[in-house]
Amino acid sequence: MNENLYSLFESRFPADRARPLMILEDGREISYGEAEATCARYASLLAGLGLAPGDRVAVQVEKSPEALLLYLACLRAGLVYLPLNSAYQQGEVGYFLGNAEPGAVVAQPRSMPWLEPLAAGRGIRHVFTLDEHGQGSLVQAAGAASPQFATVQRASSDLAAILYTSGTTGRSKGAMITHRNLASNATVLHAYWGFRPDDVLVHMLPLFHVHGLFVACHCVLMNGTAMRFHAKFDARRALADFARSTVFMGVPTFYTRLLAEAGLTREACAGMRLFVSGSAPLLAETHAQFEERTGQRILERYGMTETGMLTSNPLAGERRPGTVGFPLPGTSVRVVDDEGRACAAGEIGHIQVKGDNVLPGYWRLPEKNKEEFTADGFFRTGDVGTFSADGYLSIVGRSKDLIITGGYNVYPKEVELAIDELPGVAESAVVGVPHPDFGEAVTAVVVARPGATAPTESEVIAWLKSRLANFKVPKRVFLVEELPRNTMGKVQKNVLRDRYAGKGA
Ligand code: MCA
Ligand code: AMP
Repeated sequence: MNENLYSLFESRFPADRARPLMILEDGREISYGEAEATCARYASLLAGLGLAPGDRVAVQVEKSPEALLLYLACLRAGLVYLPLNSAYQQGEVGYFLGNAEPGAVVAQPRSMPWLEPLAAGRGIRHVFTLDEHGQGSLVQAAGAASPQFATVQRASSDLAAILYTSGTTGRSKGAMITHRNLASNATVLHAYWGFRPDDVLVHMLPLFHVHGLFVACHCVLMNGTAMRFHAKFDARRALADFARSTVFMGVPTFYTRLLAEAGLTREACAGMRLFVSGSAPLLAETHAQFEERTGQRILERYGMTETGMLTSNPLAGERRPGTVGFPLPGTSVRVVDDEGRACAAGEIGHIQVKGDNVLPGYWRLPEKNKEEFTADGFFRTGDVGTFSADGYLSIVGRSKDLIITGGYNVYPKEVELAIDELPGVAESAVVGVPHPDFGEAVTAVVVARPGATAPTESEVIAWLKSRLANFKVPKRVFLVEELPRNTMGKVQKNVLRDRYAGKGA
């Protein structure tokens, strides 16, 4: 049996391949048959370049139907898909290419002036373009390639993707995701959320992270049905689509933006059967307001890049606001104290997880793997939580120094290191403070070097915009004489979070 994830999807495709997989904003439809043929062309092209199973393909493109088909093509050809946020800047991409050593790169035409020399310097021979309209040298070259491709044989332990996640040290690590990880999670979610033959999903998430690529697209592919496919989130377009769809998935910012629309009513959502939220905490207040306006109870679930989805509120049964529900079938979730002893219900501890959905380890980081897994094989999530007596998990904090802004993760260390390189800066601290739109806002506190001219807020922001993805750039920068420290000399970030609460926007 071929354990290639693509084969699992293929087994779920509708018998009538003329049925749509993607319905685009302009009404154009891409059928399952068309998707199969185009993805076969991409796979033929990549394999024809001499890329062998296990080779990495780095992809930094804007969202387009072709980007999804390229992902499927990589699976099909046994290549390891390496998606990169389109907001990443040259320095960030340079690190990923150096670390992952891909055999090919597909990127936005606007990146070529720096990407081509970067790729050449790293010995990457194949560079293609793909723009937000689905045009570029990739599509041109694939036009001449075969629309037939025999899906490459893969074992379930073979890698399907590498997703980079930043780390508390400021250094990114590549999470290795196998065909088994993805297949198990896709199978479980499709069943747990009760997908039906008439489901139509509204897709507005980016395609370079787990939520949009794996959770949303995999559910659709497992269901063999259609998604209304949008370039990005837009509250009004979402509302228009709810009238002709059944399922929506989003980060909490999507829901707060929807609540700001007068058109969000019970009638507008009457045909919808499921609203899913994840990637960041959904305020109980947002949950309540959404129910009041629409009659729909948002289903909150919890996951990580490294683990896929871990817990979910139930489809039938109580969806409890402020909780992330129960461990998904096949996933073990435990809460332990600092010594690794199981916590009783109601006690707060570290969340650790195990299951077919959990990554085998980080790319070329054997020491990290030892740190991140317990002796009995549980992965340390870095999240802190508690189980209720009736089994609902609540996430109450994080032991990792992490900010989640609009569903994107920002590790303060990475931003601090970039600020500290700025002339005139002695040191800095970056914290997340509550933000009405993004949940948390990246906020920087900067101390100038004695005798040096301190950079202004706008200088710090301009400096960071030139080197980091835009969502990592602080919304506000405060210049101070010194940082608060405890008796051990450690910066007291909780003091900063309190001091700047309400000043993050
Ligand atoms: C954009 N901006 C942001 C963010 N996005 N700032 C902070 N946080 C953000 N998330 C800034 C830009 O830098 C820009 O600032 C300004 O907002 C406008 O940019 P634009 O691109 O127009 O913003 P937008 O289209 O309104 O995007 C906001 C968004 C988007 C729709 C919330 O960020 C988004 O789609 N987020 C979803 C993220 C996601 O998919 N996460 C899942 C990760 P300036 O003008 O100053 O440059 S997977 C995961 O976490 C796990 C596995 C899980 O459980 O799902
Ligand atoms: P990422 O590394 O981007 O995959 O982000 C994973 C992290 O997002 C988790 O470790 C949690 O801290 C957070 N997260 C995901 N879903 C939720 C949720 N429903 N509630 C709270 N935090 C969440």
